[in-house]
Amino acid sequence: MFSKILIANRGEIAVRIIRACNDLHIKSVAIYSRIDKDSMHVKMASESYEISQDALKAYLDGDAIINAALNCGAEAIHPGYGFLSENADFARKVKNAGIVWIGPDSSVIAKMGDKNAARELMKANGIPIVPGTKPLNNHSIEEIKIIANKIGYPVILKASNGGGGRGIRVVRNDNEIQENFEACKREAMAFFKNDEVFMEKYIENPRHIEFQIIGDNYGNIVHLLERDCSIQRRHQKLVEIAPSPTMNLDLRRRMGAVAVAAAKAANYTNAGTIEFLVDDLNNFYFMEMNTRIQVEHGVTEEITGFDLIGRQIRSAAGEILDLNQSEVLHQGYAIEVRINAEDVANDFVPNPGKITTYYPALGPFVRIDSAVYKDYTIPPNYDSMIAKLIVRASSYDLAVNKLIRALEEFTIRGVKTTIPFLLNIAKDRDFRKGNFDTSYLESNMQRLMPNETINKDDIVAAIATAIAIRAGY
Ligand code: MV4
Repeated sequence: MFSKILIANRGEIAVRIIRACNDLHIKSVAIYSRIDKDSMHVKMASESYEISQDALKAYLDGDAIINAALNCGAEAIHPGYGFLSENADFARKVKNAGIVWIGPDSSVIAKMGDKNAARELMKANGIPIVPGTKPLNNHSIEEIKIIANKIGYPVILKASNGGGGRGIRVVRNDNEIQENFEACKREAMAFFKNDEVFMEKYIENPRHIEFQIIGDNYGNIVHLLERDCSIQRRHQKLVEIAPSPTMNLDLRRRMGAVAVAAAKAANYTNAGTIEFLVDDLNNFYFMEMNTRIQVEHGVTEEITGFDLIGRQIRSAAGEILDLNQSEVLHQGYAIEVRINAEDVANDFVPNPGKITTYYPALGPFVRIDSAVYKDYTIPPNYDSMIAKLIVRASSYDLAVNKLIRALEEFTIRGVKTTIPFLLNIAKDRDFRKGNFDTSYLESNMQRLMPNETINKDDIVAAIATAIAIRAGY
């Protein structure tokens, strides 16, 4: 086992990894930018090193991070999520420096990062994929129209190296092909420095169901059930649920077997996620594979009782997976909501600043993964997520009750947060019935928007009118 691990990340995930290190009696090393000097991960780690004055470079300068690890004698690097976590070049450099990468091999990261290569690999291994094509860049517009008609509209164009909802375009008829193909290529080049674009049949309003997998370095892989991550806004997840409230045992058995087969086809090691699109008839298709620990791993931990970060570390250290699929048990339902410092009424723009009041929800079966505290100032340079609230209960219905209770208890003042919006989701009838897919938020935005943030001026005007009427004017 390692004696010291460097954490190439910040915020709540850095704190989560430090806790896993402490649980395993491993020393933790934090890295940070100047603006993060008072952050929780810096205070909690066994050692901390400023990598850069620059807010982002500190977590993106791979060479400086590797040097810090070598200088302090860390034997492994945990990348968390975001930043360098899916950067195959960085993973390879870490390994070449004689440091263990806590994640799958750089060759696997590179292959799964190429959505088209991942599709082809899955297809060759009998994994169900959405009907579609290889990259279309060598085809004329007329040829592309013929292909689209053969697949059948609507179709979706995707950048081979895409991610985060960038470089995708839905096309509904021949007239929209040329404009969208060219726009998709331009966006792919701008964001991913590669203009390869391929086509798939567009699945309307699918559910996003992903399977957590964990493997060792010797080919043993199990899945840890699924999460429903359909509740997203502009490709940002807001709510994640494990297991899926719409799953049945037969579908889980089949999708789980496919998820494990997909991971084996990729020579996967360590923790990862297989994402599926599921249509209204429960047909499911491989979408992509995430080669990192994900934000939403906590709901899987809560229903299985497995410490996923701890298992990542143990796997990377060479331990044999001590589990068969039949030994993966689970209990109840867990729901996570992402609490972001955002102004919901103002198109969810980030709302950084000083937290003046902070009373986290507590009580049984309530977990908060966070790196903020009273009087902490949220810097404007990073993601707006400030806490993950995770609740669990024996049924989905009771988990929704607990979510409402915990969100009503959670008090943050000084910055605007998504808590009131999340509370409206938690109280929504369709949410409680499990009646949602990836179109849920966009379709129901009006209804879910918190009243108090609609428009203060309108409320003031309404009260003024009421007073005026009562006064007899
Ligand atoms: C799709 C799809 C429907 N059909 N592919 C969105 C981001 C990228 N990861 C893939 N995405 C989608 N691919 C086919 N063939 C619908 C989406 C999609 C989506 C997927 C998961 C969660 C939310 C989504 C929101 C819009 C579109």
